[in-house]
Amino acid sequence: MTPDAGTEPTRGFTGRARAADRDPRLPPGQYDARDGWPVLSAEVTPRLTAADWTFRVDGLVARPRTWTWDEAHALPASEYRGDIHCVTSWSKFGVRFGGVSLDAFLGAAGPAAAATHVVAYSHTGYTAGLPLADVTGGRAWIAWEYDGAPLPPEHGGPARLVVPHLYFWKSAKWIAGLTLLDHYEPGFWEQNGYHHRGDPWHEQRYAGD
Ligand SMILES: Nc1nc2c(c(=O)[nH]1)N[C@H]1C(S)=C(S)[C@@H](COP(=O)(O)O)O[C@H]1N2
Ligand SMILES: [Mo]
Repeated sequence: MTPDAGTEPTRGFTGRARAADRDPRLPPGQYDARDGWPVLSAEVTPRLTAADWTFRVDGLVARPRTWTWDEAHALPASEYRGDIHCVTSWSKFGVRFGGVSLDAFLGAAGPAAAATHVVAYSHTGYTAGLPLADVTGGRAWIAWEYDGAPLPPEHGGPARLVVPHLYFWKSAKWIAGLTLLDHYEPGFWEQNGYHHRGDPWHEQRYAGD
């Protein structure tokens, strides 16, 4: 039996159909990681327990402060449900991170008017530089739960930063604190050529993008 010519789409039309079918949640140059959740760590996963974990906000703030695990959990619970995007081009849809909004910590610390940027730093020494505006206004979390369970150590447990509207390298695992600054300071990946902001919808992967 010869194939029915009518059932075989031509190459050009296939390409166009794929573009039209592209999931609107997928930023340019990204693919859907589906059920997987890759681990991307520059460091060895630290042996960090909830009892050892602290979170500090300092730099250009009125009241520099360190929270213990219990003190952080006394703040109002907040959840992120949505998508995440790694600069290595995987995206993951419909994730659920539970923790506390970064606004709760920053509200207590009182950012100075001069503060424009932050450096997020991990208990391992990893750092990421971000505009302050990207971690305020309900767009960033300190998260200790994933899908209702404790955040696995390899994914940053006991707690990590989650800034889901930017490429995920900004979301420092094993988060230890934020330092508020009046200027941009590049962190680990930004010192290696990555973008100061990292908006996946504008494909801000590398400095100059
Ligand atoms: N401390 C620390 N945080 C980190 C990283 C890292 O290497 N160390 N990698 C970043 C990158 S590039 C991504 S994509 C995400 C990966 O998080 P995951 O391993 O939970 O997927 O964490 C980010 N936060
Ligand atoms: Mo990443």
